[in-house]
Parts: sequence; structure tokens; C-alpha cells
Amino acid sequence: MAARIVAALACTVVILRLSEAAVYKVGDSAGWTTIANVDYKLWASTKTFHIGDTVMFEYNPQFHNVMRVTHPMYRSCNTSKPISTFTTGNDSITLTNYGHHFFFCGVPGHCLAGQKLDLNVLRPASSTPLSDAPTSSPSPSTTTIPSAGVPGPSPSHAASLPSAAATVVALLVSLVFANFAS
Ligand SMILES: *[C@@H]1O[C@H](CO)[C@@H](O)[C@H](O)[C@H]1NC(C)=O
Ligand SMILES: *[C@@H]1O[C@H](CO)[C@@H](O)[C@H](O)[C@H]1NC(C)=O
Ligand SMILES: [Cu+2]
Repeated sequence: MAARIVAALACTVVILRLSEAAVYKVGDSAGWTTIANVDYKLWASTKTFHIGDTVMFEYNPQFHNVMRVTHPMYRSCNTSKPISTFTTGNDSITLTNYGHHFFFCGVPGHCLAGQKLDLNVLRPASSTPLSDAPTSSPSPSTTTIPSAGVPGPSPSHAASLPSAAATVVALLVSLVFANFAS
């Protein structure tokens, strides 16, 4: 019996460890720019983003910036009211919510030229998400911001971990009861 509990715990630890947070450099080697004609839509479509992952925008801050915006502002390249603006040239943004995250460069003309990124953190299909906890502490330049522009309930990351923990507890309780019943 004890061995079964230990085995169940070990499996859970392995599963939680496997889902490490990833860091994605936007545009890969080209970075965040207009000159390389990077297709950021294509770039995003090749990735599967998870909560806890980080996207890193690297660019020359003399020529570019990063604005987090709503969906309507993104569609019209409207720079008047960004949710947040990043200007260091090396901005790491940790994804803390499900749904779409909209970014563009706020320098006039750059969004229209295609320097815009729409990335989607997909909700898990299963009802008991085993999403990861970012274990490493974020660096000083790392910013966490909420999702925006997507209607509907957005379960927070904080809610998913307790549900994973609850699954473990339920599993252990059922093992103990199975033992007493037999
Ligand atoms: C940009 O957005 C602001 C505020 O949401 C709005 O007042 C303005 O009319 C918009 N500009 C354009 C060109 O759509
Ligand atoms: C940008 O920051 C990351 C850490 O957040 C670091 O690993 C990387 O080397 C930095 N890149 C540049 C060009 O400074
Ligand atoms: Cu730009």
C-alpha cells in the first residue's frame, strides 16, 4: 500500500517537472524588427504557448519598442492607448493568462509594415489542467501582465495549480480507501 502511494507521488512529481516553462525569442535570430520581413504570424503559429512561458523581444531601442494592446487596437495599428509599453530592447514578458496576447511596435508605420504579434495561449482540453509552475524566479526585466481583449472567463494560473494538487490528494485518498475496503 505504502509503495503504491509512493509510486503515485513519484509519477505526479515527474509529470509536474516535465512541464517546464519555455522561453521564446520573438522572430528567432532576426528578433523584433521590420527590416528582415519576419512573418510574426507564421512565427507564432509554429509554437504552442503555455502559461508560465516567456516571450523575449530583442531589438534596437533606438528604432523600435513593444506595445501590449487590445484586439481592436491591434487590428487597426492604433498606438494611442497601449496597455503597456516596453522600451529596453530586451523585454521578457511572461504569459500569465489564457487567450490572445496582442503586441506591436509603436513606432509610426512599423505595425502597418507587419511588426505585430498575436500569440494565443491555448486552454487545456482536459478539465484537470496540469499546467506548470514557473520554478525559477523571474529576472528583474521580466514583466507579468494580464491577458486583454479576449471576452469570457479566464481561469488564472493560480487556480490551475490547486486543481493539480487536488487531483493528487483525491488520488491518494482513493488509494487509502481502496486499501481499507479490501
Ligand atoms: C485610436 O484609439 C483611440 C482610443 O481608443 C480612439 O479615440 C481613436 O479614434 C483611435 N484612432 C483611430 C485612427 O482609429
Ligand atoms: C536578454 O535578456 C535575457 C534574459 O532575460 C538574456 O539571456 C539575453 O542574453 C539578453 N539578450 C541581450 C542581447 O542582451
Ligand atoms: Cu519598430
